[in-house]
Amino acid sequence: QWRQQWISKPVEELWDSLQKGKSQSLLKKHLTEATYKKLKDKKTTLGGTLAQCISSGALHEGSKVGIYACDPAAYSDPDWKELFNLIIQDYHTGNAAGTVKHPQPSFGTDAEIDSLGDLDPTGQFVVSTRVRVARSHAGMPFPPAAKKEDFEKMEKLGCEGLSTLTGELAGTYYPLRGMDKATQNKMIEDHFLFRADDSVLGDAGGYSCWDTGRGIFHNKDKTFLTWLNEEDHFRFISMQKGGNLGQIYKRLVSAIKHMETKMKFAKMDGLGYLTFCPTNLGTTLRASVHVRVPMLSKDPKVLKDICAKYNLQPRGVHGEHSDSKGGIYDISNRQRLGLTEFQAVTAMKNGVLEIIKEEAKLT
Ligand code: ADP
Ligand code: CIR
Repeated sequence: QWRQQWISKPVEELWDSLQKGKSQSLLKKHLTEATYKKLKDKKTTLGGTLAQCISSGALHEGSKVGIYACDPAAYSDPDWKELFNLIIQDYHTGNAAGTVKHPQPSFGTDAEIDSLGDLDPTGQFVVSTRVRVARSHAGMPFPPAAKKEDFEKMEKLGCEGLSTLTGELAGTYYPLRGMDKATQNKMIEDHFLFRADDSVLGDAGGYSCWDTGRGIFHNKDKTFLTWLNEEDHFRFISMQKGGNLGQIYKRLVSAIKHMETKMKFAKMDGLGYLTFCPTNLGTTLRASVHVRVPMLSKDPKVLKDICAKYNLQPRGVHGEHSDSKGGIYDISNRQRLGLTEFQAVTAMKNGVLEIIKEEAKLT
């Protein structure tokens, strides 16, 4: 049934669940009855609905944010943006009345990018490094509001753009449909491919018409990859073994700059690049290492404290909501909005250098 277009539960039912449940999400906090009544029967200029935006948050009491944008217009249409802005400010600044404005994109000069260097030249701590950004097609709906034809159109546009990449970035597109399970599982195990088993994303309509338009593009060495129509229209990814952040980030920046000449991405003054989940707005950038810290991980509180101090987010080795294995953690920048791309990567670099220093002291 996943191949069908996803249809949310009726908005009244979702609203009732949200009221009756114990959710502590930003959605519950900011969706007042007045706003609910104003939006419940309206559509955005791209055709999205309130039910699509709140479905996941209403069905998952544990959601912290609880809202997804049905389409890019939800961030800009007059009646909708008020609700989204409260949640965006609250999430990104800790204050719903906050006024953080996202700067213009800035990836750093060539010299700055080179100066990022290698986080762990000895290779003792950093297993691998990955930097990703998300992009959305301007004017196209996000998964809950997209139709089969939209996914097909986005896949075609994406593949046309990706096929013009040259040199190290040149690669091949592999549609998910028709890819055998063993190949999929191997690519997931090796951290290259997305999985489709997140019920939070599923209940947001993220798997609508699955696996239409979904797939992965990658170069020969799998150091540059692009996910098509997973959570976002695009996830551009640069990754490799070891800690050479400068090289990895440089590769990603050249891919982004090339793709920007081929298509128009959804972007707004003050919010940066627009994404399905408001937590990714702004730079949309997550720079991470898989770092081996057996000593620090004996007392998870120490690691947690360093992460808090440097504004880093620890995840397990198989991504968000997975567990750490063998003392290896996924450590990344937490902040995506209100800073430049170069600042976001640098924040990860500084925090990870500190983690390595502390681990080395204990080793
Ligand atoms: P994102 O939000 O960046 O897409 P997820 O937490 O969903 O991240 O992880 C996606 C995949 O990327 C997972 O398989 C995860 O293990 C992998 N991954 C993340 N960071 C690294 C890294 N530094 N090295 C290798 N794989 C990584
Ligand atoms: C929540 O509200 O907690 C979930 N919808 C997830 C928020 C984090 N975003 C994400 O994984 N893309």
